[in-house]
Amino acid sequence: MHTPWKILSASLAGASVAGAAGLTSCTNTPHSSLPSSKDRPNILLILSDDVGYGDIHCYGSSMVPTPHLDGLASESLRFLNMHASASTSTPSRYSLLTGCYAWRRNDTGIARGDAASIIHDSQYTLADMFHDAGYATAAVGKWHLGLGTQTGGQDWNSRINPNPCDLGFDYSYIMAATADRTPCVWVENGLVKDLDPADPLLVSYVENFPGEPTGKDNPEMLRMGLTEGHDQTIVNGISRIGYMKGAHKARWRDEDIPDSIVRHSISFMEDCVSEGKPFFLYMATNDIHVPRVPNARFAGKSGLGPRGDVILSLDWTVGEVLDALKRLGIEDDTIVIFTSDNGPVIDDGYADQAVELLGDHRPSGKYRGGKYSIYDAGTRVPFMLRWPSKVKPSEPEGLMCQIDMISSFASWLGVDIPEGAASDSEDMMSQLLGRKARGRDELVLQNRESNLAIISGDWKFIPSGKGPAWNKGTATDLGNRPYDQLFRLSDDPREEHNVAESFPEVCNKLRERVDVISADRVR
Ligand code: NG6
Ligand code: CA
Repeated sequence: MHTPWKILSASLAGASVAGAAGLTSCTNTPHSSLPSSKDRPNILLILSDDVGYGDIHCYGSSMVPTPHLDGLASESLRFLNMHASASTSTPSRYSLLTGCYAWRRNDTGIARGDAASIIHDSQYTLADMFHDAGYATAAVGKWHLGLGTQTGGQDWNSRINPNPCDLGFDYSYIMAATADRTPCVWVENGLVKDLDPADPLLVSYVENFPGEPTGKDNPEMLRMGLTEGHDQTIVNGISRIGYMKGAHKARWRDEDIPDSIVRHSISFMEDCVSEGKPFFLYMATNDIHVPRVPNARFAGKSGLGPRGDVILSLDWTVGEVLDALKRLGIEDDTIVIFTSDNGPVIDDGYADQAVELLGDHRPSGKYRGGKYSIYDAGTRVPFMLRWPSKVKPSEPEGLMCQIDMISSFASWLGVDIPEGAASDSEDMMSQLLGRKARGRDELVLQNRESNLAIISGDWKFIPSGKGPAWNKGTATDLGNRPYDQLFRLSDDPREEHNVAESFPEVCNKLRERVDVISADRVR
Protein backbone atom coordinates (compact mmCIF):
# COMPACT_ATOMS: atom_id res chain seq x y z
CA MET A 1 0.00 0.00 0.00
CA HIS A 2 1.23 3.52 -0.68
CA THR A 3 2.28 5.86 2.09
CA PRO A 4 -0.17 8.71 1.80
CA TRP A 5 1.02 10.54 4.87
CA LYS A 6 4.45 10.92 3.31
CA ILE A 7 2.93 11.93 0.02
CA LEU A 8 0.96 14.63 1.78
CA SER A 9 4.01 15.81 3.67
CA ALA A 10 6.12 15.95 0.57
CA SER A 11 3.48 17.90 -1.28
CA LEU A 12 3.33 20.68 1.27
CA ALA A 13 5.68 23.38 0.16
CA GLY A 14 7.60 24.92 3.04
CA ALA A 15 6.74 22.22 5.54
CA SER A 16 9.28 22.00 8.30
CA VAL A 17 11.56 19.03 8.75
CA ALA A 18 10.89 17.24 12.00
CA GLY A 19 13.29 14.77 13.49
CA ALA A 20 16.29 12.89 12.24
CA ALA A 21 14.37 10.63 9.86
CA GLY A 22 13.57 13.66 7.73
CA LEU A 23 9.78 13.27 7.80
CA THR A 24 7.88 16.45 7.27
CA SER A 25 4.91 17.86 9.07
CA CYS A 26 1.86 19.87 8.12
CA THR A 27 1.95 22.33 10.97
CA ASN A 28 4.72 22.39 13.45
CA THR A 29 8.37 22.92 14.02
CA PRO A 30 10.06 20.33 16.21
CA HIS A 31 10.63 20.82 19.90
CA SER A 32 14.18 21.84 20.75
CA SER A 33 15.15 19.42 23.54
CA LEU A 34 13.81 15.97 22.84
CA PRO A 35 14.29 12.95 25.03
CA SER A 36 16.32 10.27 23.28
CA SER A 37 14.39 7.91 21.02
CA LYS A 38 14.59 5.02 23.45
CA ASP A 39 12.58 7.13 25.91
CA ARG A 40 9.96 7.72 23.28
CA PRO A 41 7.79 4.65 22.96
CA ASN A 42 5.15 4.68 20.26
CA ILE A 43 1.68 5.57 21.48
CA LEU A 44 -1.28 3.70 20.06
CA LEU A 45 -4.44 5.27 21.45
CA ILE A 46 -7.51 3.20 20.59
CA LEU A 47 -10.59 5.32 21.23
CA SER A 48 -13.71 3.22 20.85
CA ASP A 49 -17.19 4.67 20.56
CA ASP A 50 -20.06 4.28 23.05
CA VAL A 51 -18.42 1.30 24.76
CA GLY A 52 -19.81 1.17 28.28
CA TYR A 53 -17.98 0.30 31.45
CA GLY A 54 -19.77 -3.05 31.55
CA ASP A 55 -19.66 -3.85 27.84
CA ILE A 56 -16.47 -5.85 27.64
CA HIS A 57 -15.49 -9.04 29.35
CA CYS A 58 -12.43 -7.63 31.11
CA TYR A 59 -14.67 -5.03 32.80
CA GLY A 60 -17.18 -7.57 34.01
CA SER A 61 -19.43 -8.59 31.11
CA SER A 62 -19.88 -12.30 30.77
CA MET A 63 -22.16 -12.04 27.76
CA VAL A 64 -19.85 -11.11 24.90
CA PRO A 65 -16.44 -12.77 24.55
CA THR A 66 -13.69 -10.22 23.99
CA PRO A 67 -10.52 -12.34 23.98
CA HIS A 68 -8.22 -9.73 22.47
CA LEU A 69 -9.33 -7.04 24.88
CA ASP A 70 -9.07 -9.52 27.73
CA GLY A 71 -5.55 -10.42 26.66
CA LEU A 72 -4.67 -6.74 26.57
CA ALA A 73 -6.26 -6.29 30.01
CA SER A 74 -4.19 -9.08 31.52
CA GLU A 75 -1.01 -7.19 30.57
CA SER A 76 -2.29 -3.70 31.34
CA LEU A 77 -3.05 -1.24 34.03
CA ARG A 78 -6.81 -1.49 34.09
CA PHE A 79 -8.16 1.79 35.43
CA LEU A 80 -11.37 1.43 37.40
CA ASN A 81 -12.26 5.09 37.77
CA MET A 82 -11.32 6.71 34.45
CA HIS A 83 -13.71 9.25 32.97
CA ALA A 84 -14.27 10.84 29.64
CA SER A 85 -14.95 14.49 30.38
CA ALA A 86 -18.38 14.39 28.70
CA SER A 87 -21.03 11.79 28.04
CA THR A 88 -21.21 12.48 24.29
CA SER A 89 -18.62 12.24 21.58
CA THR A 90 -17.78 15.72 20.34
CA PRO A 91 -17.12 17.37 23.71
CA SER A 92 -15.40 14.25 24.99
CA ARG A 93 -13.00 14.11 22.03
CA TYR A 94 -12.47 17.87 22.10
CA SER A 95 -11.35 17.65 25.72
CA LEU A 96 -9.14 14.63 25.16
CA LEU A 97 -7.38 16.31 22.23
CA THR A 98 -7.06 19.83 23.66
CA GLY A 99 -6.91 19.39 27.43
CA CYS A 100 -9.68 21.98 27.78
CA TYR A 101 -13.16 21.42 29.14
CA ALA A 102 -15.55 21.58 26.19
CA TRP A 103 -18.29 23.36 28.15
CA ARG A 104 -16.13 26.49 28.40
CA ARG A 105 -17.35 27.14 24.86
CA ASN A 106 -20.97 27.01 23.70
CA ASP A 107 -20.23 25.45 20.30
CA THR A 108 -18.82 22.05 21.24
CA GLY A 109 -21.99 19.93 21.42
CA ILE A 110 -22.65 16.82 19.27
CA ALA A 111 -21.49 18.02 15.85
CA ARG A 112 -23.32 17.74 12.55
CA GLY A 113 -21.51 16.15 9.65
CA ASP A 114 -20.98 19.54 8.03
CA ALA A 115 -19.82 21.33 11.19
CA ALA A 116 -16.85 23.67 10.92
CA SER A 117 -13.68 22.59 12.72
CA ILE A 118 -14.47 22.74 16.41
CA ILE A 119 -10.83 22.78 17.41
CA HIS A 120 -9.47 26.10 16.16
CA ASP A 121 -6.28 25.75 14.20
CA SER A 122 -4.56 28.06 16.69
CA GLN A 123 -5.33 25.59 19.51
CA TYR A 124 -2.60 23.31 20.79
CA THR A 125 -3.56 19.63 20.59
CA LEU A 126 -2.38 16.29 21.84
CA ALA A 127 -1.12 15.66 18.30
CA ASP A 128 0.83 18.96 18.29
CA MET A 129 2.40 17.90 21.56
CA PHE A 130 3.52 14.51 20.23
CA HIS A 131 4.67 16.19 17.08
CA ASP A 132 6.80 18.59 19.10
CA ALA A 133 8.27 15.55 20.86
CA GLY A 134 9.46 14.24 17.50
CA TYR A 135 6.64 11.80 16.81
CA ALA A 136 4.91 11.06 13.52
CA THR A 137 1.21 11.53 14.20
CA ALA A 138 -1.96 10.18 12.61
CA ALA A 139 -5.72 10.20 13.14
CA VAL A 140 -7.56 7.23 11.67
CA GLY A 141 -11.28 6.57 12.06
CA LYS A 142 -14.08 8.61 13.57
CA TRP A 143 -13.39 12.34 13.85
CA HIS A 144 -16.62 14.15 14.80
CA LEU A 145 -14.84 17.42 15.47
CA GLY A 146 -15.79 19.30 12.32
CA LEU A 147 -13.85 20.29 9.22
CA GLY A 148 -13.28 23.61 7.46
CA THR A 149 -13.95 27.14 8.51
CA GLN A 150 -17.70 27.43 8.09
CA THR A 151 -20.52 25.12 9.09
CA GLY A 152 -22.29 24.06 5.91
CA GLY A 153 -19.77 26.02 3.85
CA GLN A 154 -17.34 23.22 2.92
CA ASP A 155 -16.56 22.43 -0.69
CA TRP A 156 -16.34 18.66 -0.38
CA ASN A 157 -14.73 18.46 -3.82
CA SER A 158 -11.47 20.10 -2.91
CA ARG A 159 -9.17 20.01 0.10
CA ILE A 160 -10.93 21.21 3.23
CA ASN A 161 -8.92 23.16 5.81
CA PRO A 162 -8.68 23.05 8.70
CA ASN A 163 -8.60 19.28 8.80
CA PRO A 164 -6.69 17.12 11.31
CA CYS A 165 -3.46 17.88 9.43
CA ASP A 166 -3.86 21.51 10.53
CA LEU A 167 -4.22 20.33 14.12
CA GLY A 168 -0.96 18.46 14.59
CA PHE A 169 -1.61 15.24 12.67
CA ASP A 170 0.78 14.32 9.86
CA TYR A 171 -1.74 11.97 8.34
CA SER A 172 -5.50 11.59 8.67
CA TYR A 173 -8.00 9.15 7.26
CA ILE A 174 -11.30 9.96 8.87
CA MET A 175 -15.04 9.81 8.85
CA ALA A 176 -16.01 13.49 9.14
CA ALA A 177 -18.55 12.87 11.89
CA THR A 178 -20.25 9.57 12.73
CA ALA A 179 -21.49 6.66 10.66
CA ASP A 180 -25.06 7.86 11.16
CA ARG A 181 -24.34 11.30 9.70
CA THR A 182 -23.63 12.40 6.15
CA PRO A 183 -21.24 12.63 4.37
CA CYS A 184 -20.69 8.85 4.33
CA VAL A 185 -17.23 9.00 2.80
CA TRP A 186 -13.63 8.82 3.98
CA VAL A 187 -11.67 12.04 4.13
CA GLU A 188 -7.93 11.61 3.71
CA ASN A 189 -5.79 14.60 4.63
CA GLY A 190 -8.73 16.91 3.97
CA LEU A 191 -9.71 15.38 0.61
CA VAL A 192 -12.65 13.03 0.03
CA LYS A 193 -11.10 9.69 -0.85
CA ASP A 194 -11.99 8.01 -4.19
CA LEU A 195 -14.10 10.95 -5.29
CA ASP A 196 -14.97 10.96 -8.97
CA PRO A 197 -14.97 14.60 -10.14
CA ALA A 198 -17.79 13.69 -12.52
CA ASP A 199 -19.95 12.78 -9.53
CA PRO A 200 -19.30 15.60 -7.05
CA LEU A 201 -20.28 15.40 -3.39
CA LEU A 202 -22.93 17.76 -2.08
CA VAL A 203 -23.93 17.81 1.59
CA SER A 204 -26.73 19.64 3.35
CA TYR A 205 -28.18 19.69 6.82
CA VAL A 206 -30.93 22.07 5.74
CA GLU A 207 -32.77 20.44 2.87
CA ASN A 208 -32.77 17.38 0.66
CA PHE A 209 -31.44 17.40 -2.88
CA PRO A 210 -34.35 17.01 -5.33
CA GLY A 211 -34.98 13.41 -6.34
CA GLU A 212 -32.77 11.83 -3.65
CA PRO A 213 -34.57 9.15 -1.60
CA THR A 214 -34.81 9.53 2.17
CA GLY A 215 -35.66 7.20 5.03
CA LYS A 216 -38.71 9.33 5.71
CA ASP A 217 -40.18 9.16 2.22
CA ASN A 218 -38.83 5.79 1.10
CA PRO A 219 -38.93 3.42 4.08
CA GLU A 220 -39.33 0.52 1.62
CA MET A 221 -35.68 1.06 0.62
CA LEU A 222 -34.35 0.57 4.15
CA ARG A 223 -32.80 -2.59 5.48
CA MET A 224 -32.84 -1.29 9.06
CA GLY A 225 -35.87 0.28 10.71
CA LEU A 226 -35.75 3.50 12.69
CA THR A 227 -36.79 4.29 16.23
CA GLU A 228 -35.87 7.98 16.25
CA GLY A 229 -34.50 10.47 13.69
CA HIS A 230 -31.98 9.15 11.12
CA ASP A 231 -34.59 9.44 8.35
CA GLN A 232 -32.72 11.50 5.79
CA THR A 233 -30.35 10.39 3.00
CA ILE A 234 -30.15 6.64 2.39
CA VAL A 235 -26.65 5.21 1.96
CA ASN A 236 -26.04 1.46 1.74
CA GLY A 237 -29.72 0.80 2.53
CA ILE A 238 -29.48 2.74 5.81
CA SER A 239 -30.83 6.23 6.29
CA ARG A 240 -28.80 8.85 8.12
CA ILE A 241 -28.88 12.24 9.74
CA GLY A 242 -28.24 14.85 7.05
CA TYR A 243 -28.50 14.87 3.28
CA MET A 244 -25.93 14.09 0.64
CA LYS A 245 -25.83 13.63 -3.10
CA GLY A 246 -23.21 12.22 -5.44
CA ALA A 247 -19.82 10.66 -4.56
CA HIS A 248 -21.18 7.18 -5.23
CA LYS A 249 -17.74 5.66 -5.73
CA ALA A 250 -16.48 7.25 -2.53
CA ARG A 251 -19.29 6.06 -0.25
CA TRP A 252 -18.29 3.65 2.46
CA ARG A 253 -19.88 0.28 3.01
CA ASP A 254 -20.64 0.16 6.72
CA GLU A 255 -19.63 -3.51 6.89
CA ASP A 256 -16.10 -2.58 5.79
CA ILE A 257 -15.44 0.35 8.12
CA PRO A 258 -13.49 -1.66 10.75
CA ASP A 259 -11.30 -3.27 8.07
CA SER A 260 -10.58 0.09 6.55
CA ILE A 261 -9.59 1.56 9.92
CA VAL A 262 -7.35 -1.42 10.66
CA ARG A 263 -5.69 -1.30 7.24
CA HIS A 264 -4.90 2.39 7.33
CA SER A 265 -3.70 2.19 10.93
CA ILE A 266 -1.34 -0.67 10.23
CA SER A 267 -0.06 0.97 7.08
CA PHE A 268 0.81 4.11 9.04
CA MET A 269 2.59 2.09 11.74
CA GLU A 270 4.55 0.16 9.11
CA ASP A 271 5.70 3.38 7.49
CA CYS A 272 6.83 4.76 10.84
CA VAL A 273 8.78 1.61 11.59
CA SER A 274 10.50 1.69 8.23
CA GLU A 275 11.35 5.36 8.74
CA GLY A 276 12.59 4.67 12.29
CA LYS A 277 10.22 7.25 13.68
CA PRO A 278 8.19 6.96 16.90
CA PHE A 279 4.50 7.43 16.31
CA PHE A 280 1.34 8.64 17.98
CA LEU A 281 -1.65 6.95 16.36
CA TYR A 282 -5.10 8.14 17.37
CA MET A 283 -7.19 5.23 16.16
CA ALA A 284 -10.85 6.04 16.71
CA THR A 285 -13.11 3.12 15.94
CA ASN A 286 -16.63 3.43 14.58
CA ASP A 287 -17.61 0.39 16.62
CA ILE A 288 -19.80 0.26 18.59
CA HIS A 289 -21.74 3.38 17.47
CA VAL A 290 -24.96 3.18 15.46
CA PRO A 291 -25.78 2.14 12.82
CA ARG A 292 -24.49 -1.21 14.02
CA VAL A 293 -23.70 -3.06 10.81
CA PRO A 294 -21.36 -5.95 11.58
CA ASN A 295 -19.23 -7.47 8.87
CA ALA A 296 -20.43 -10.94 7.78
CA ARG A 297 -17.59 -12.36 9.92
CA PHE A 298 -19.41 -11.16 13.03
CA ALA A 299 -23.06 -10.91 12.02
CA GLY A 300 -25.21 -13.13 14.21
CA LYS A 301 -22.21 -14.40 16.18
CA SER A 302 -22.79 -12.79 19.58
CA GLY A 303 -26.37 -13.85 20.16
CA LEU A 304 -27.13 -10.29 21.30
CA GLY A 305 -27.92 -8.97 17.85
CA PRO A 306 -25.92 -6.32 16.02
CA ARG A 307 -24.93 -4.48 19.21
CA GLY A 308 -23.18 -7.59 20.52
CA ASP A 309 -21.79 -8.40 17.06
CA VAL A 310 -20.06 -5.05 16.78
CA ILE A 311 -18.44 -5.65 20.17
CA LEU A 312 -16.93 -8.76 18.54
CA SER A 313 -15.87 -6.58 15.64
CA LEU A 314 -14.24 -4.10 18.02
CA ASP A 315 -12.40 -6.94 19.73
CA TRP A 316 -11.18 -8.16 16.33
CA THR A 317 -9.94 -4.65 15.51
CA VAL A 318 -7.91 -4.55 18.71
CA GLY A 319 -6.51 -8.02 17.98
CA GLU A 320 -5.43 -6.96 14.49
CA VAL A 321 -3.46 -3.93 15.61
CA LEU A 322 -1.92 -5.79 18.55
CA ASP A 323 -0.80 -8.53 16.15
CA ALA A 324 0.69 -5.90 13.87
CA LEU A 325 2.75 -4.49 16.75
CA LYS A 326 4.12 -7.95 17.36
CA ARG A 327 4.82 -8.58 13.69
CA LEU A 328 6.60 -5.24 13.37
CA GLY A 329 8.73 -6.04 16.40
CA ILE A 330 7.55 -2.97 18.31
CA GLU A 331 5.32 -4.54 20.93
CA ASP A 332 7.72 -3.71 23.77
CA ASP A 333 8.29 -0.19 22.50
CA THR A 334 4.65 0.76 22.22
CA ILE A 335 2.27 2.06 24.86
CA VAL A 336 -1.19 0.82 23.93
CA ILE A 337 -4.19 2.57 25.42
CA PHE A 338 -7.73 1.35 24.94
CA THR A 339 -10.67 3.49 26.04
CA SER A 340 -14.10 4.82 24.98
CA ASP A 341 -15.47 8.29 24.28
CA ASN A 342 -18.57 8.00 26.47
CA GLY A 343 -20.86 5.51 28.12
CA PRO A 344 -23.21 3.00 26.53
CA VAL A 345 -26.58 3.30 24.85
CA ILE A 346 -28.85 0.50 23.78
CA ASP A 347 -31.50 1.95 21.46
CA ASP A 348 -29.80 4.91 19.75
CA GLY A 349 -32.25 5.51 16.94
CA TYR A 350 -32.17 2.36 14.79
CA ALA A 351 -34.41 -0.68 15.25
CA ASP A 352 -31.52 -3.14 15.53
CA GLN A 353 -32.93 -5.39 18.27
CA ALA A 354 -30.42 -4.13 20.81
CA VAL A 355 -33.15 -3.81 23.42
CA GLU A 356 -34.91 -7.06 22.62
CA LEU A 357 -31.74 -9.16 22.63
CA LEU A 358 -29.95 -7.51 25.54
CA GLY A 359 -30.73 -10.34 27.95
CA ASP A 360 -28.60 -10.10 31.10
CA HIS A 361 -25.92 -7.94 29.49
CA ARG A 362 -25.39 -4.74 31.53
CA PRO A 363 -23.54 -2.22 29.38
CA SER A 364 -23.32 0.32 32.24
CA GLY A 365 -21.90 -2.21 34.68
CA LYS A 366 -23.03 -1.36 38.19
CA TYR A 367 -23.27 2.36 37.47
CA ARG A 368 -26.26 4.59 36.81
CA GLY A 369 -27.15 6.25 33.51
CA GLY A 370 -25.28 5.83 30.25
CA LYS A 371 -24.42 7.85 27.16
CA TYR A 372 -25.87 11.41 27.41
CA SER A 373 -26.21 11.20 31.22
CA ILE A 374 -24.51 13.10 34.02
CA TYR A 375 -24.57 9.97 36.16
CA ASP A 376 -21.43 7.90 36.34
CA ALA A 377 -22.05 5.44 33.51
CA GLY A 378 -22.18 8.44 31.14
CA THR A 379 -18.49 9.17 31.59
CA ARG A 380 -16.87 6.29 33.46
CA VAL A 381 -15.23 4.26 30.73
CA PRO A 382 -12.85 1.35 30.31
CA PHE A 383 -9.24 2.51 30.12
CA MET A 384 -6.33 0.11 29.83
CA LEU A 385 -2.70 0.99 29.36
CA ARG A 386 -0.09 -1.56 28.34
CA TRP A 387 3.64 -1.02 28.14
CA PRO A 388 5.26 -4.45 28.28
CA SER A 389 7.98 -4.89 30.89
CA LYS A 390 7.71 -1.22 31.91
CA VAL A 391 4.26 -1.15 33.45
CA LYS A 392 3.08 -3.82 35.84
CA PRO A 393 -0.57 -4.87 35.49
CA SER A 394 -2.76 -3.57 38.31
CA GLU A 395 -6.14 -1.95 38.86
CA PRO A 396 -5.80 1.66 39.95
CA GLU A 397 -8.87 3.08 41.64
CA GLY A 398 -7.97 6.77 41.73
CA LEU A 399 -10.13 9.33 39.96
CA MET A 400 -8.75 9.87 36.45
CA CYS A 401 -9.77 11.70 33.29
CA GLN A 402 -8.81 11.48 29.62
CA ILE A 403 -8.42 15.27 29.59
CA ASP A 404 -5.12 14.77 31.44
CA MET A 405 -3.38 12.88 28.64
CA ILE A 406 -1.91 15.99 27.03
CA SER A 407 -0.28 17.45 30.17
CA SER A 408 0.83 14.03 31.35
CA PHE A 409 2.62 13.05 28.17
CA ALA A 410 3.94 16.59 27.66
CA SER A 411 5.69 16.69 31.00
CA TRP A 412 6.97 13.16 30.52
CA LEU A 413 8.38 13.91 27.09
CA GLY A 414 9.74 17.30 28.10
CA VAL A 415 7.48 19.32 25.82
CA ASP A 416 6.50 22.80 26.98
CA ILE A 417 2.80 23.38 26.40
CA PRO A 418 2.24 26.95 25.16
CA GLU A 419 0.94 29.44 27.71
CA GLY A 420 -2.82 29.18 28.10
CA ALA A 421 -3.17 25.85 26.22
CA ALA A 422 -4.53 22.63 27.77
CA SER A 423 -5.59 24.67 30.77
CA ASP A 424 -7.78 21.99 32.36
CA SER A 425 -5.28 19.17 31.92
CA GLU A 426 -3.21 17.95 34.87
CA ASP A 427 0.03 15.98 34.83
CA MET A 428 -1.04 12.50 35.90
CA MET A 429 1.78 10.59 34.21
CA SER A 430 2.85 8.83 37.42
CA GLN A 431 -0.70 7.55 37.77
CA LEU A 432 -0.94 6.61 34.09
CA LEU A 433 2.19 4.49 34.47
CA GLY A 434 0.94 2.95 37.72
CA ARG A 435 3.60 4.63 39.85
CA LYS A 436 1.20 6.60 42.01
CA ALA A 437 -2.25 5.54 43.15
CA ARG A 438 -3.92 8.75 44.23
CA GLY A 439 -5.92 10.23 41.38
CA ARG A 440 -7.37 13.68 40.81
CA ASP A 441 -8.76 15.64 43.75
CA GLU A 442 -11.62 16.94 41.68
CA LEU A 443 -13.08 16.63 38.21
CA VAL A 444 -15.88 18.39 36.34
CA LEU A 445 -18.11 16.31 34.05
CA GLN A 446 -20.68 17.29 31.44
CA ASN A 447 -23.81 15.69 30.02
CA ARG A 448 -25.70 16.18 26.75
CA GLU A 449 -27.46 19.29 28.00
CA SER A 450 -24.06 20.62 29.13
CA ASN A 451 -25.13 20.48 32.73
CA LEU A 452 -22.12 19.95 34.95
CA ALA A 453 -21.25 17.74 37.89
CA ILE A 454 -18.22 17.80 40.12
CA ILE A 455 -16.57 14.83 41.76
CA SER A 456 -14.54 15.93 44.76
CA GLY A 457 -13.09 13.31 47.05
CA ASP A 458 -15.92 11.01 48.01
CA TRP A 459 -18.65 13.40 46.87
CA LYS A 460 -20.40 13.89 43.58
CA PHE A 461 -22.42 17.07 43.33
CA ILE A 462 -24.81 17.77 40.47
CA PRO A 463 -26.17 21.31 40.71
CA SER A 464 -29.78 21.76 39.60
CA GLY A 465 -29.96 22.08 35.84
CA LYS A 466 -32.31 22.53 32.92
CA GLY A 467 -33.44 19.85 30.51
CA PRO A 468 -35.47 16.66 30.68
CA ALA A 469 -34.71 14.16 33.43
CA TRP A 470 -35.38 11.24 31.15
CA ASN A 471 -34.56 10.69 27.48
CA LYS A 472 -37.40 8.59 26.20
CA GLY A 473 -35.85 7.45 22.92
CA THR A 474 -32.75 5.95 24.49
CA ALA A 475 -34.36 5.18 27.88
CA THR A 476 -31.59 7.09 29.66
CA ASP A 477 -31.80 8.94 32.93
CA LEU A 478 -29.94 12.09 31.90
CA GLY A 479 -29.61 13.24 35.50
CA ASN A 480 -31.03 16.72 34.84
CA ARG A 481 -33.08 17.80 37.83
CA PRO A 482 -34.55 21.12 38.96
CA TYR A 483 -32.89 20.53 42.34
CA ASP A 484 -29.35 19.78 43.57
CA GLN A 485 -28.10 16.24 43.89
CA LEU A 486 -25.32 15.04 46.17
CA PHE A 487 -24.06 11.47 46.41
CA ARG A 488 -21.49 9.92 48.68
CA LEU A 489 -19.76 7.65 46.21
CA SER A 490 -18.14 5.12 48.55
CA ASP A 491 -21.51 4.27 50.11
CA ASP A 492 -23.58 4.83 47.02
CA PRO A 493 -21.66 4.17 43.78
CA ARG A 494 -24.98 3.91 41.91
CA GLU A 495 -25.92 7.47 42.87
CA GLU A 496 -29.32 6.42 44.17
CA HIS A 497 -29.51 8.30 47.46
CA ASN A 498 -29.53 12.03 47.08
CA VAL A 499 -28.20 13.43 50.36
CA ALA A 500 -28.13 17.10 49.29
CA GLU A 501 -30.64 18.12 51.96
CA SER A 502 -28.63 16.49 54.72
CA PHE A 503 -25.34 18.15 53.73
CA PRO A 504 -26.14 21.72 52.68
CA GLU A 505 -22.64 22.94 53.57
CA VAL A 506 -21.03 20.34 51.26
CA CYS A 507 -23.39 21.44 48.46
CA ASN A 508 -22.49 25.08 48.99
CA LYS A 509 -18.80 24.39 48.97
CA LEU A 510 -18.98 22.28 45.81
CA ARG A 511 -21.28 24.77 44.08
CA GLU A 512 -18.67 27.41 44.79
CA ARG A 513 -15.96 25.19 43.30
CA VAL A 514 -18.00 24.65 40.14
CA ASP A 515 -18.62 28.41 39.94
CA VAL A 516 -14.93 29.20 40.33
CA ILE A 517 -13.80 26.57 37.81
CA SER A 518 -16.44 27.61 35.26
CA ALA A 519 -16.21 31.38 35.84
CA ASP A 520 -15.15 32.10 32.24
CA ARG A 521 -17.73 29.81 30.67
CA VAL A 522 -19.34 31.21 27.51
CA ARG A 523 -23.00 30.27 27.30
C1 NG6 B 1 -27.87 11.74 18.64
C2 NG6 B 1 -28.35 10.66 17.69
C3 NG6 B 1 -27.59 9.39 18.01
C4 NG6 B 1 -26.10 9.63 17.96
C5 NG6 B 1 -25.72 10.78 18.88
C6 NG6 B 1 -24.28 11.14 18.82
C7 NG6 B 1 -30.73 10.88 17.05
C8 NG6 B 1 -32.14 10.53 17.39
N1 NG6 B 1 -29.78 10.42 17.86
O1 NG6 B 1 -28.50 12.94 18.38
O2 NG6 B 1 -27.96 8.36 17.16
O3 NG6 B 1 -25.69 9.92 16.66
O4 NG6 B 1 -26.47 11.92 18.53
O5 NG6 B 1 -23.52 10.11 19.33
O6 NG6 B 1 -30.48 11.56 16.07
S1 NG6 B 1 -22.03 10.40 19.70
O7 NG6 B 1 -21.54 9.18 20.34
O8 NG6 B 1 -21.33 10.64 18.47
O9 NG6 B 1 -22.03 11.52 20.61
CA1 CA C 1 -19.73 8.22 21.37
